[in-house]
Amino acid sequence: RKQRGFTIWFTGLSASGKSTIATALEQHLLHLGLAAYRLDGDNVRFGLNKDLGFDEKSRNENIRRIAEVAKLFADSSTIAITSFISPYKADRETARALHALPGVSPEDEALPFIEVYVDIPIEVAEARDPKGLYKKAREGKIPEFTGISAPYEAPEEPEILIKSHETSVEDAVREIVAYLEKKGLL
Ligand code: GGZ
Repeated sequence: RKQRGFTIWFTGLSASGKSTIATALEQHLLHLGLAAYRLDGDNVRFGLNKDLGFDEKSRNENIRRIAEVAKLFADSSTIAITSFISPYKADRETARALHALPGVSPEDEALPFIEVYVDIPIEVAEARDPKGLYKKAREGKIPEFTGISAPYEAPEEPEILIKSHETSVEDAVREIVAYLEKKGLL
């Protein structure tokens, strides 16, 4: 049977571990012989979205474009994995709604959209601070830093909730894979 495309949408604070889990998930899927592609800051914010910053409007546009690109990957039967803070609930809902829209031909189906909330207490993320960004944000050197001086609107009903300070990367991947199997997506 041909692989079905869908989008796995990670959301969470900076240093929550979402990119680590997304990368491990991508590796797992690739080892299964599936086509998976990860979109993250490194390959999107320095290219397609290099004109965008971190004010609210820029983040709205960042997420809008990423959602459109993820949908294209999913439409091509690839598993799109996105790893962005995506702090605004409305933006994530727009991304989801986009996947639910029928395509151009009548037989087009909605593309599954799986929201994965990588939840971590802000104190833990701030203590980790792998890039020193929280420290800079506290010092006022980075304006509008998520969790410090800009909002993070936590998902209320994500398909998958991972408390990353209590879960190993391997267990997080297992949990996501089990969900996908249960839904008949793998
Ligand atoms: C939040 C920022 C900011 C501000 C730079 N706020 O830990 P990182 O470094 O690697 O991940 C963060 C990344 C966030 O980019 P996203 O595209 O995921 O954000 S959003 O979905 O909100 O558009 C962080 C770095 O960029 N960074 N300035 N002010 N994170």
